[in-house]
Formats: sequence, C-alpha cells, structure tokens
Amino acid sequence: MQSLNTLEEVAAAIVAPGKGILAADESTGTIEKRLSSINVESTEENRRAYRDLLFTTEGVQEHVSGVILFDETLRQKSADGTPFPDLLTSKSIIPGIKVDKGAKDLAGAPGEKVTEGLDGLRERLKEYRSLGARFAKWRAVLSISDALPSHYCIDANAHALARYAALCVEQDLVPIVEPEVLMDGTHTIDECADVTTRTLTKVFEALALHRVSIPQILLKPNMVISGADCPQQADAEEVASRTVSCFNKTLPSDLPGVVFLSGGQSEVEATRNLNAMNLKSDLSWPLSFSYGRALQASVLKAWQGKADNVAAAQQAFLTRARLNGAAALGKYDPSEDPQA
Ligand code: 5MM
Repeated sequence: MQSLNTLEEVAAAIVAPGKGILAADESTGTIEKRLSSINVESTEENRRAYRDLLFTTEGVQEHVSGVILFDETLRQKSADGTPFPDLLTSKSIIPGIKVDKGAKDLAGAPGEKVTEGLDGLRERLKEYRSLGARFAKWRAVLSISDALPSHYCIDANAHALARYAALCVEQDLVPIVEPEVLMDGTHTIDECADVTTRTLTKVFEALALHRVSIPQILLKPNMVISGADCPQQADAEEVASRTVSCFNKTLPSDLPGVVFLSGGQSEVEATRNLNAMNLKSDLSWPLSFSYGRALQASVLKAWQGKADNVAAAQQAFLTRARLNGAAALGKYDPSEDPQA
C-alpha cells in the first residue's frame, strides 16, 4: 500500500479516481436480515464466511479502496487465519470501522432518532486504531414527513456527528460523517433537497464549532432523490443536478471528497445516479460510493450460502465494484451491466 501517514493521505486514497468503499458494517441485526433473505442462518461462522467471500474477491482492489467493518468482523479472520484487517491491507484496501451504536429514539421528539455511542468512544477508537483501522464511520438518520425532521433532531444529530469526528481526528482515524436523509416516504425531490440542504448546513456548522479539520474527513451523504413512494420519480439527470447544486451551497471547498450511501436504491439506480453526477462539469469534490446494499444485493443472491456458489458471488461483487468504479469516473456503460 502507498504510504498513508496522515489523515489527509488516507482520505485522498479512499477517494482515489475510480475507487470507493464497500460498506460491510451491517450490525448483527441488519446482517441477520440480509442473510435470512437467502435463508442462511446468521451464525458467527456464516457471517465470517460471507465477509471472507467479499474480501478475498480477486481484483476488487482495483475499484474498492476501503471497507467499513463491524466490531465483530474487525476481529475475525479469513479461512487461512489472516485477520481481516491484515488481509485487506495486504490487498491495498484500507480497513475502516463503524463506531456508532445505532439510532435510538430522541427524547421529546416522537418518530425521530439520534445516534448514540459517544460514551467511551475515545477508548474504543484507540483500540480500533491498534487493530488496524484507519478510518471510522458514524451514521445519523433523518426521516422526512409533513412535520419532520425537526430542527431539534437535525441539531442533536449534527452535534453528535461533530463530537464523533473530533474524537476520530484526535485518535488518528479519518471520520466518515454520514448524515442520512432517508428515502422512505412519499416526499418529493424538492422536500429531499430542502431537508438535505438544512442538514448539511447544520452538520458543517457543528463540525466548525467542534474544531474539526475538514481536510481530514470525508462526507457520506444521501443523494437528493425522490421519496421511495413518491408518485413522481426524478430521473438520474435531475438527481445529479439537484445533488450537485445542494453540495455547491453547503460543502466547504477543502472537503477531500464525498462517498455516497445507496440508501435503498437498486444496484442499477445507485450506479446510474453516481455516473450522472460525475458527468457534470462543475464538480468541486471527488464523488464516489460507499455502498452497502447496492454492492451486495446481487452477491447475496448469487451466493445463497453455498460453497459451490462462492465463485459466482465473487464475480457478481467484482462486476458491481467495477461498474461503480466506472461511475465514479463518469464512465459507466449500462450495456456492460447485467442488472440494467
Ligand atoms: C451496511 O449498512 C450499514 C447499516 O448498518 P446498521 O446495521 O447499523 O443498520 C449502513 O450504515 C451503511 O454503511 C450505509 O447506510 C450505506 O449502506 P447502503 O445500503 O445505504 O448503501
């Protein structure tokens, strides 16, 4: 791996041209849902075997610069006994770690959540850094409905994201700051643009207040997109224009890059939208991916928990990684996409 001595170098390596992140940080409950969708029991060994399949995919390092792990996975090993962080590092893939403890009900705000996990975080970060992690991730979630999100919810989550980010920088980990405005609902793309703009504005205000050095972080936002149940679905061109215009209003110029979440988009939508963004001429930041579901849906389907299907599942992963790597360069060709 190239020398990655500073947080700026780690951040730049993550958003290197044509590369992005695999989000494999599903917590125990979420991975259980993913595995049960293919009738695989969520035992520790099955979770390990599935992550091993992903991380040992030959050639994926051409398109994947980093992987976000869950606490359990960071401590697990590949079939040959190599700890996962070492395996990834040997392939020039940077290991990262999810450090939040999940979104919990926000007191006094029915229907809204705040992400927890700040207590004892400094000590946990120290340990994760010693186990080989070079970046971290914390996800806040905001829902859109008639009355939501409240200013209170946006502020509380921005504050927690900023405290997390400041601690990461102190502990030599690049913080990936993930404020996710959820796609669930009937809201229009206009409403998503409004909430995303208000959220990102507050997040960067909080980061400044908490003295977080922007060149040492990455942002993992949602795209500006129609609600999943909105009758009027914006196309990729509109998603791209609205997202880039929102960023031009809210993101500081010294941010090293943006790695989108996929948030429930299909694999093809997530790739197509990322590509449309990278065809824009007025981009001030590298725009890449940090996808969970949009990199893994076809992998799970191909695998079905069977050793005989590992090669096909790895091929599916390599294909999605390659297509998203191309989209990060504005070079996605749908005719090469088996899902399109
Ligand atoms: C991989 O999914 C992560 C969810 O973890 P939880 O188990 O805590 O729900 C999630 O944070 C993920 O990293 C991002 O949301 C991106 O994933 P998607 O599927 O939205 O691209």
